[in-house]
Amino acid sequence: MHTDVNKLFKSLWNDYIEMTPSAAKVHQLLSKGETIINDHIALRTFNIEKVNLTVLAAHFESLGYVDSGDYNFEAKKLKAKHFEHPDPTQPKVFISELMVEEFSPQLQGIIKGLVEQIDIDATTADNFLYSGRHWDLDFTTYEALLAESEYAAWVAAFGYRANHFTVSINHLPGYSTILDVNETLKKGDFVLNSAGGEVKGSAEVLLEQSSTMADKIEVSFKDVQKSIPSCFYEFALRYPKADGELYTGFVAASADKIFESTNVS
Ligand code: OOG
Ligand code: NI
Repeated sequence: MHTDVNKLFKSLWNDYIEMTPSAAKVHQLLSKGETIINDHIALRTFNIEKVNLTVLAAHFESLGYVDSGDYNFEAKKLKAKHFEHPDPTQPKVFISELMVEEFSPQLQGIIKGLVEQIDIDATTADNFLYSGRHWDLDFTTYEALLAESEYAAWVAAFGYRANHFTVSINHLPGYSTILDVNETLKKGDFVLNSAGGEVKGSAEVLLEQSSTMADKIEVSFKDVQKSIPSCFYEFALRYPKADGELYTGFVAASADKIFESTNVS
């Protein structure tokens, strides 16, 4: 486990921009050289004990992160939690897990076979959260997973790493609305996720979010190389609660659509 939260996020970021070539460009376009504050990052896993949400969360809890909210995505068969650090300038962390037992025996068998290949010690190692795939995977198996769960296929192909980083629009110089951010992105030829509309959420639910569609990168499968959706970039604007403090939670109806940023478009 890491002992330094900044080092952990630096390592997660370095891996993320390798998976997401557009992210460095988006970062450059929006920041104009200024520092960008991340609202949150997100990680994905399977609910199998060896690698479940709790195992990933332990890496953040050892750095002072606290369990701060539960979410359920019935149709996608996912559960999630978010974690906050006592220092509010540190990114929040959104971790989801796939309810593997709710899928077909075939999918369950494939996922168990992948997880069995992980060395148990790797799951507590410093680098686990940016260690990628720990198993062999052929393209037909990827496609079989994709037919049942886009999420299962994504985790199988990419393993353990940040699925996305999220720019905090509240801390972004020169922008006061999410529409301005979206306009800048579209003018820069970045493709936004339009599932449920380009802006997810509203001032009423205290959170507005948008995201790019995931980049496509070449992934080496056991048998072939294929170009498939990797990771995306998200943008979040938070509104104050009645007590004047910014809302720090997530909105399940919006998150449900953000997950679709890794769909094949
Ligand atoms: C997480 C989707 C949810 C948010 O900000 O609501 C999310 C994922 O795609 O893994 O990140
Ligand atoms: Ni997110």
